[in-house]
Amino acid sequence: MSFALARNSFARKAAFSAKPAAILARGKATLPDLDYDFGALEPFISGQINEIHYTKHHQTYVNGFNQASEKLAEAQKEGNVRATVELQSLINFHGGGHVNHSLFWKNLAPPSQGGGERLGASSPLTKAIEESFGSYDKIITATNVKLAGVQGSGWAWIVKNTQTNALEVISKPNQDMVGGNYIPIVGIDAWEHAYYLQYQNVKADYFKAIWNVINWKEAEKRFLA
Ligand code: MN3
Repeated sequence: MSFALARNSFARKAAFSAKPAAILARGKATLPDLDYDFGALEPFISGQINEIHYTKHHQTYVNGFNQASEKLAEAQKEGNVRATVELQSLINFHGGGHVNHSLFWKNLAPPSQGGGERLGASSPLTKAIEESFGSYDKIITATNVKLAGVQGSGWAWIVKNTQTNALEVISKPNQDMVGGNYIPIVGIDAWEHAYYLQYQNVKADYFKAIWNVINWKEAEKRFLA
């Protein structure tokens, strides 16, 4: 009896501590390289917004994730369940912010590098958009409706439903990541920091403008992956 209990608690402890080791083994999160200059998305997104968004906001998610990951490893070593649970939500927030923004930068391109350029009729993504929504204009409108409906901070996403292979448009609060049966195809940041310096309270203009710099080729890579 006591042997079974001891073995059981050992097994639990081993499973519990395996997680932070895996996180640390992957090393620290870092900001991804950008494929364009901060000012290259003008006039649709100002260089000032991109610079602050990347060097301040995204950097904060990276730092927050790394710090919380280190603390989590300590808390689990100490067997501190309360600290572990609290740190997990910090990791979800900052880690989600890092993942979402890394996708967001890839998702954008200056018009000179294909930004805003819709793919041809034979492209698999174009076909999926037409099957699921009818046209590019309609999926853009549907996404803008979702963006307008984000209360507080969050994102709207064009996603692929892996059960049906159809495209859908969803929104997620805060920095929650797309998951489950959904693969993110295009993500649009609806946090105020993504537009306020340029668009102030008229966020609908930001939602319209950003499609001029959406990288549909990159979106198609994710759709086919
Ligand atoms: Mn953001």
